[in-house]
Amino acid sequence: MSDYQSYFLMKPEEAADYVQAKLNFFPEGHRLSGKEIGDGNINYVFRVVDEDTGKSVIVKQAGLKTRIEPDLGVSTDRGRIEAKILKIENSYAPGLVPEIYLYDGVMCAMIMEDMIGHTMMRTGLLNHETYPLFADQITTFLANCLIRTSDLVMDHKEKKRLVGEFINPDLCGITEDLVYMEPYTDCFRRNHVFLPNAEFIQKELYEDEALRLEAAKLKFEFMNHAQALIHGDLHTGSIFINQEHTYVFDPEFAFYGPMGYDIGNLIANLLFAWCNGDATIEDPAEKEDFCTWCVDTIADVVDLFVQKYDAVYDEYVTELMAKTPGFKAWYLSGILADTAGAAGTECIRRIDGMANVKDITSIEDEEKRARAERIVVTFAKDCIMNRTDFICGADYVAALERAVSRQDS
Ligand code: SR1
Ligand code: MG
Repeated sequence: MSDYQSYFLMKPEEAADYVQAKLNFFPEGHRLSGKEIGDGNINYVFRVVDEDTGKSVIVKQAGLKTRIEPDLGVSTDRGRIEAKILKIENSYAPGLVPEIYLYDGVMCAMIMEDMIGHTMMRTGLLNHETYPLFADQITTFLANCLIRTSDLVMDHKEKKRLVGEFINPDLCGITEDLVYMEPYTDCFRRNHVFLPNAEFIQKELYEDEALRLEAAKLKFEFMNHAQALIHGDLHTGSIFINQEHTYVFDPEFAFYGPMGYDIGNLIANLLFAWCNGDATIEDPAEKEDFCTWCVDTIADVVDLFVQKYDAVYDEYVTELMAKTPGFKAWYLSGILADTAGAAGTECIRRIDGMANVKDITSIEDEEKRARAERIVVTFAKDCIMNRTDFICGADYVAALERAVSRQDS
């Protein structure tokens, strides 16, 4: 058995030995099994189960290369960032992130709580499950973790120290390329364009210079606005959920960036779920239920965030200048414009970029998939080009209605 003094990529059965060697969690002599359960683009995720008691933990290990694109090397330091932010988030939003039992910088692995009884949200949404408490729980997470790690609340020196601790150049570089550059330029020739929409993508994304200018502005906002400690990749594959509870995990893209990036990412990914339901559910009543839930949840995420922003601001903000009348509303308008911008850029990159989403790619009927993609891109452009007009949930609902009616006319 290894002494884990130098890095190697574990096999599932080795993950079980690793947990036994590193953590006092399972009794000595119990039969442990390990299984790879990850389906992400980057890391390896193993579930280790004690066959005698049924207890389990998760081991997440960083590979030296990403799984989606072996040419894309990324620093294994991302595990340190992830373990650290989960601890911080647990202090601001207790119970809404998994507990980290151990982080090992040599093996670039962490051992964490198994989110038993929860399903990856994208998988649940692909089965057209709905989650009545999600909007409330995720906005509690967002409002607390974002506002309370910003200069609005934190001691300014401590905040600057954290900015340094969370410098995350490789992972931010991935986002800068995959979200903010390639979808508009295909400069590295690694975009995935669905053939029936090739002309549409060429005209609407590659040749739209006004859009490209706004995307460029958003890219530099992402790179230079160290506003709050953000998750950095808050899509529905980064959430585990059930009818009662939500867990946010996988924050390896975390850094100090614009708050709206997290909120906008979530909105875009709820729209992908809507598209899947709209394109694939045959029963009209079932389709109506699921799609209405998706639209209502998009609207609720925005409106509940605004409500909780207000409450968290009033409770925690002590900075003298931030208490100047009018400042709270001005600051919020910046977050909301960034939110719309990020919803738009996430929508676009998941359609024509390298990392697509199953909600869209699993739509088998080619015409329906092409229509879904065009709805997403039309909605996205509206969000980006008119981002200062998106100030409440109803603005997103209206944008979706406009995008749908443009396809149907
Ligand atoms: C190379 S990584 C591709 C994408 O997967 C991650 O989850 C991020 O969203 C990233 O952009
Ligand atoms: Mg991830």
